[in-house]
Amino acid sequence: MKVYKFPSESEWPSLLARPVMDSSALEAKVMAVLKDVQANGDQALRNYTRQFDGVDMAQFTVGQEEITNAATMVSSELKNAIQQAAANIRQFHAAQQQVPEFIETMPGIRCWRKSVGIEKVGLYIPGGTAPLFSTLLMLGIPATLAGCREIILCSPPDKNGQLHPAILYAASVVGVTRIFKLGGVQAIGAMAYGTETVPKVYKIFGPGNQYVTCAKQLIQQSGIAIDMPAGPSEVAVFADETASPSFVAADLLSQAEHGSDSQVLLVTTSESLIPLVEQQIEQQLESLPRAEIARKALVNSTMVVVRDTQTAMDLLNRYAAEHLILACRDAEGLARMVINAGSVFIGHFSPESVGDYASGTNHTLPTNGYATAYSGVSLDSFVKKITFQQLTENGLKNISQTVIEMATAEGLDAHANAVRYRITN
Ligand code: HSO
Ligand code: ZN
Repeated sequence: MKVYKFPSESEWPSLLARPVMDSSALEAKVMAVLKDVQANGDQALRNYTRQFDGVDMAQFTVGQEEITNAATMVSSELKNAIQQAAANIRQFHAAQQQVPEFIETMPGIRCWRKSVGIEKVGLYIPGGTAPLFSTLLMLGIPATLAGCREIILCSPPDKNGQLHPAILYAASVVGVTRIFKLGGVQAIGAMAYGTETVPKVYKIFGPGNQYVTCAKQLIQQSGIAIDMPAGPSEVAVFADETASPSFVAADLLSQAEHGSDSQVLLVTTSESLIPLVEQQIEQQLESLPRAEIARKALVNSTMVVVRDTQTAMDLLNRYAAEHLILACRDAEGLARMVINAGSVFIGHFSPESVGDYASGTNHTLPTNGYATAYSGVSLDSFVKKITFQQLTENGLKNISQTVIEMATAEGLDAHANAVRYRITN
């Protein structure tokens, strides 16, 4: 990790800069796959699955028998853990449900707003080195709570044409309606345009590699919504002299092991903590199966020593981390100073991995500095909010002059007439 000591504010932008991902080179390739899926449906899906996943799929749909079988392959310990996590995630997200509030803005004028689940949503769960069934809980649970009628899951098959049993088990726990063994750009295309077997959805959620991310950005241009712009996962830790070097190192490594492009940032007011954390990182890396990935991520990562807590918080608000861990004295007080972050972990006993799996909060969060303006996935991500209004005859009379005056001033007489005709007859 690179170490910066007491950098001046003018150096912040360069030391906080994320690697720039230029997807323009991918765009033409990804677009070609999307167009092919749109034009040729299932046949294109079969071709790309053979080409990219190395497996011939006669059938993409996962049947009930496969789901039941998968459940027998998951240990009861893991099942219990998934159930516990699901219960917490459900409880946290259920509290986000809103009952419509009826507001009488003037006598006889009633307005309200109702959340309605997006009818059809698509969840994408990548395959690859780690089967992220936890992400399925994070997306599927709010989708069912929101009342989405059709919840499609796409995840790439392995070389034997199978999905990881824990993914299938998690899908049955959350209540996904249909599952397809389909990955990559072709899966995003299938959900965006619909094919003979895969239904078209209105919004697509979930992480993926740079091809999948690029595909999500492209299908947005044809009117399909996506959860949020995605970049590599990241964590920032603020630690003072009360922090434990082993806890801090473990937190940094837990994010670094996600991918070689992961970003970790340590900001500290304690210069002497740096060598201790470095030593802990080395020690812990020795026993990590994904050490190689983590090491690569650490090469692009940064440690910064600052003069005081205020400077640390200014720097961290500028960075706008996906995850922010406050491992310091008065962590609660500092949490109140956070303006930009996806999710905040307060105090020495709140590691990010608890939020990643099981405390109840959502782990699909804004990366790449998007936390300055975006929120993580929540129940809101799965609903539209429709406004309603109902006026009585008297209500219309009460507001008529206001509307007529404004419409006339805008030169829109037909607008004024829609009120006039009703109150004069
Ligand atoms: N830290 C990831 C989520 C995750 N961690 C899934 C473990 N599994 C999101 O940034
Ligand atoms: Zn994680």
